[in-house]
Amino acid sequence: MGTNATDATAQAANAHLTTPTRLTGAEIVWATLVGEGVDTVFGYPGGAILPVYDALRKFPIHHVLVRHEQGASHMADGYARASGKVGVAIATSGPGATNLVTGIATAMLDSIPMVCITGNVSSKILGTDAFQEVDITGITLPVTKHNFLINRPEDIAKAIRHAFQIAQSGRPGPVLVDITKDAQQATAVFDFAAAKPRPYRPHPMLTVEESGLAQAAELIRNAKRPVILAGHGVSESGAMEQIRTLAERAQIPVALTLLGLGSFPASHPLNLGMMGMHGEAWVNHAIQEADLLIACGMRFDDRVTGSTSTYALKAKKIHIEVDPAEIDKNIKVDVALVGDLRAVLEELLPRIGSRGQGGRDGSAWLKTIEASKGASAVRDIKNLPDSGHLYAAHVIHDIWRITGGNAIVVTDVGQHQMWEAQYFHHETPRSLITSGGLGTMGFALPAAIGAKFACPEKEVWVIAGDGGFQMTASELSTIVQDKIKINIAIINNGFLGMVRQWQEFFYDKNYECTPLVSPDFVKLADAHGIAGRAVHARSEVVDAVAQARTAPGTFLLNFMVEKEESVYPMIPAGSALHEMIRRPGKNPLEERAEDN
Ligand SMILES: Cc1cc2nc3c(=O)[nH]c(=O)nc-3n(C[C@H](O)[C@H](O)[C@H](O)COP(=O)(O)OP(=O)(O)OC[C@H]3O[C@@H](n4cnc5c(N)ncnc54)[C@H](O)[C@@H]3O)c2cc1C
Ligand SMILES: Cc1ncc(C[n+]2csc(CCOP(=O)(O)OP(=O)(O)O)c2C)c(N)n1
Ligand SMILES: [Mg+2]
Repeated sequence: MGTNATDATAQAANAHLTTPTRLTGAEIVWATLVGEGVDTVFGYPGGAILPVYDALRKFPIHHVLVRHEQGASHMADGYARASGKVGVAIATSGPGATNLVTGIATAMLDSIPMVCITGNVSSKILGTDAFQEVDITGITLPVTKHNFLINRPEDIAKAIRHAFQIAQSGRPGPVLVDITKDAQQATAVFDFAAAKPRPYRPHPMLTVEESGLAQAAELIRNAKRPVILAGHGVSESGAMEQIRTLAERAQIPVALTLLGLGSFPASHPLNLGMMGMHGEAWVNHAIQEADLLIACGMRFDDRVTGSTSTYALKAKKIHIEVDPAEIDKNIKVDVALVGDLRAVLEELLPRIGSRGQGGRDGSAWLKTIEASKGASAVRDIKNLPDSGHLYAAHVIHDIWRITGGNAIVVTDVGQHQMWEAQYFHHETPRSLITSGGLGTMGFALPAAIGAKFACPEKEVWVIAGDGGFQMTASELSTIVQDKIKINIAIINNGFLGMVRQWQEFFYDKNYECTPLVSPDFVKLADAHGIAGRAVHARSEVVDAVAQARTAPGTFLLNFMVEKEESVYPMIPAGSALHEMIRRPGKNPLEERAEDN
């Protein structure tokens, strides 16, 4: 919080919103954020943003002091993913601003609404290679939805309000507002209402034509082997109910992307599971055999399609998508319905009858898929005998069972991320927070801090690898300073595991630069004032997870798992979706982390 903020300052800040007042540019920054409903920001001060920090005490906003600006952008991102609101990160010029970039790119690739505010040198010396001057609008141009360079106090409120609108509308994304130091120091009349941007005008292509809806309904009615591909756009548009209605009414199974997990309940009988590179074998086979794919808020990422020249060749394709640029980008489709997913589905659903009312009978196709799953489909591994080995899959599955699935899980990037996707069954949207598109190691710990600020009442778990955790472990201090409670599970395999797996499969087991020395993570936590415990055996997992959950503060568990375990199935990059590498020596349909 503006540490000295009181009720009186909150009242004063609110008064600014209704009565135009002369303020400094720095005050306008905070006043506008208050007006946009912001109560928490993540940042790190420095010379070029110091006027803004100086003014913070007058505003009812909680500022979380991070340990590295990358942490600020991941926290803002985690906050946005958990809450659906815009996350805000703040940094100074030069290195402060460049440190934000990885987090901005992470948000860009996954369409996350975020506003970053940076200070820059005074406008008179812009372009002179002044101390800590970088062209951050130039640097972030390709990884922001939009950015602004502001050098007059009277433009600040407009730019920030516009940034919020851009970040949230259409396809969400990050926006950066760079403000020169002299603009922060000078004054202008702050008129919040007058700074309101023109109403958002959707792209002209965002009109769903009657003919497209009729064509889509016709394809759905006549399909024998349809599959819904549900992506991140489902939760971004809040279309969970509509997807469920479509699936149930037309008896169509639902496959999910990594970022779609949770937007259709894992326990629903029509839920097939995750598609793609590490998706379930039966899901990928169903997609390859399908005669109709209904892609809903997903962008046919290469991790999802494998080789595009062999992707779902037997299927007609319907693509419902808010961004016209995604249509026919990776996969050519037969019907494109460009618009907000929920709105489009609401128009489409009345045209889809249920079985017996002109609708389709999906039972034969569902039976075929069910048969292809085999007995191992459930990935319920709790009854497998304990061989003395500790597998990541067991750890993650136990965290799922013990939390009843009612936690927000924030993963890092690597093998543990894929095991989480396979063994933690997500029932609700926004319960899995993970970097999909950029695949940013170091994401989990800061993003989890952001998620906890967004949902303080929720249980939050970090699941991170020993490699990625070390990239942003300095944020342990942020946890302590802000007194928050999360649970941290490090899946410690002594390797940059996902890269080791690629070396095992494709580089003759040449484990070049992937064995990894780590600190004693429990001691590291202790040095920060955080309790922890190392776990070596499967028999300890349940007790350790319970201990972490009931501990009053943040608790770190260091799970010493099998070192050379691999994620199966796996589609080698560029191969066809059905050309999966399967767990060796086992029934090809058994994808369990079975003890040896
Ligand atoms: C190590 C690793 C392995 C991976 N393996 C897999 C894997 O096996 N399987 C897998 O699925 N992924 C995998 N991924 C993730 C993958 O790289 C992509 O991030 C993911 O597939 C993208 O999912 P998406 O298309 O649903 O989401 P996004 O990339 O976020 O795309 C969402 C789409 O929805 C649209 N949209 C947004 N809002 C709306 C709205 N309101 N209405 C309509 N449309 C909207 C957007 O414009 C966008 O096109 C992996 C990632 C890593 C790091
Ligand atoms: C910032 C960054 N650098 C490099 C990579 C490439 N990469 C992907 S997974 C991975 C290994 C991750 O190791 P670890 O964090 O221990 O997780 P594990 O795979 O062992 O579960 C690497 C290096 C990346 N995704 N992000
Ligand atoms: Mg590792």
